Amino acid sequence: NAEIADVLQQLGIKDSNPAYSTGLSWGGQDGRTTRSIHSPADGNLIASVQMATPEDYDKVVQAAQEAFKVWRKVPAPKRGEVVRQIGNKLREHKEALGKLVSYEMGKILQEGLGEVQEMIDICDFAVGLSRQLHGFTMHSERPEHRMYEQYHPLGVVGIISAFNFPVAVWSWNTMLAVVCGDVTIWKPSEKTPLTAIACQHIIREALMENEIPEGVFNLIIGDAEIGSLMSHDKRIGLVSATGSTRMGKKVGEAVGARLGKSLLELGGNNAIILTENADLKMAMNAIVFGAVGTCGQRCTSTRRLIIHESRYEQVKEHLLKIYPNLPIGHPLDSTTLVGPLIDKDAVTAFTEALEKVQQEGGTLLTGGEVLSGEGYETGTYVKPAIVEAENHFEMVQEETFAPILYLIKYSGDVENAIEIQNGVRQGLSSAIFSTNLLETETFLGHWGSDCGIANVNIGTSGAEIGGAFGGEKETGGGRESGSDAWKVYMRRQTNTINYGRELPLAQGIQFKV
Ligand code: UN1
Repeated sequence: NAEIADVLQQLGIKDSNPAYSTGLSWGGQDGRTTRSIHSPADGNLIASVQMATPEDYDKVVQAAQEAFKVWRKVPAPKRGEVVRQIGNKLREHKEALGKLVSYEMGKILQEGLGEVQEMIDICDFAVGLSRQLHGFTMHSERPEHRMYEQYHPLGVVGIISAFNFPVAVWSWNTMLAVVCGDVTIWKPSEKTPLTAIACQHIIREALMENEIPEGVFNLIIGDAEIGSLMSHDKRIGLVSATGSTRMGKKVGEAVGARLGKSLLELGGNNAIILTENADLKMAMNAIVFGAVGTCGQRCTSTRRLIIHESRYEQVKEHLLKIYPNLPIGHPLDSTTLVGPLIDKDAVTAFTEALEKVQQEGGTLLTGGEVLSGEGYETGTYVKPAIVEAENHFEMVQEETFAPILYLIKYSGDVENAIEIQNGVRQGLSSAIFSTNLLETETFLGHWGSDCGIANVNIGTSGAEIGGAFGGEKETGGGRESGSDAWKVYMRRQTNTINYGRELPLAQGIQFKV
């Protein structure tokens, strides 16, 4: 395919790509195992990558530590200037990188481009932030004393990212971390290493042009073993991990055992509540995009629809008209709305979840088939499913990373719907559709949604970068991206300064030698 060949050439992807990069140098050519990366869209081999060894990992950490010594001394706005240039390079490469995201991961082109746009936006955000890493000043209880706090760079930040947002989530972490004066080591998902390599090429240009020390932005291509080394490694001040709750628990435990810092952004089980007062026309688009967009593979995907009984049949009927006509196909085809799942394991998880939920008493209303025939030869294309279910079903309590939408009926007032919505282990994103202020404010009140994200009259997915992103309970509690999420990438210091000639002690203590 000439289009893809051109994209690969533009982004510097070769047939066989090295295992790691310490910013300027690439390494790991010989004797390593390789992994072939096939597109979930058409099964074609895109390229292969070398997998890093523990020795490679060690080299990368050492390069990062060396670079930190220099980088932390660069004034924050100068660090921001480098990020500004990276943002501009991403603008130049948006089309190519968006296409590669789409082809390697399987999300539709518009979403691939949207993901690169998130990267550009977080660069802009980080540039502004580089002049705003503010701490407070406080009044001292002692005369001629001053107190203030400041934020200092933390050190080496490890970033473990997932296949579903192969580049955006990394950029939220990295761009903030580097303006904060940290250096980063990125372990992308082993399912989507090529977009990571493409990003590293883009960054490398900016590093060379600015004579930035090698090792400020590092990349390591590896499997769970490398993730585990990172989690246990005392040299990594903060590990930011995005992925399943199962993975996050392992990372959190390992980092916790050494009293390191972790930022966890794990599974969601996101619901939209449709009350009696919902504007259905508006809601439909949000529901369908939330449930089938990215083929149900966003951590913010809509998994449960909690509908007031008075609107239930109407909503169901509406959805059953839309679902059979969803354009499912190659993600680079501009008419497609639903691309493939990432791989066959994901297809198995999808079909097994549907079987299990039916055994529990759920009713499959539409979809659930694995598509075959022309254009669907990979076996990774599925028909998004809708299932009538109850919230307590085991499968409804789980996050299945696939397009399954559970319809759940509620009666009475909005508090009943909120109770259902909160009645899961995860707490990432939530939404209500209602034009009634009493209902929407109840949803947002402190006895309302227990999620990190709570939206009114928009869906659960598609959060903007300006807000803090993350969730509660088994979602892990971390916050990334906008607002004051930057603080986790820095260490905080309280300073008290005596500018008098006496030494009064705090708390009124009298002590003289
Ligand atoms: C994710 O799925 O890990 O809010 C991130 C959204 C996107 C980010 C999702 N901006 O849907």
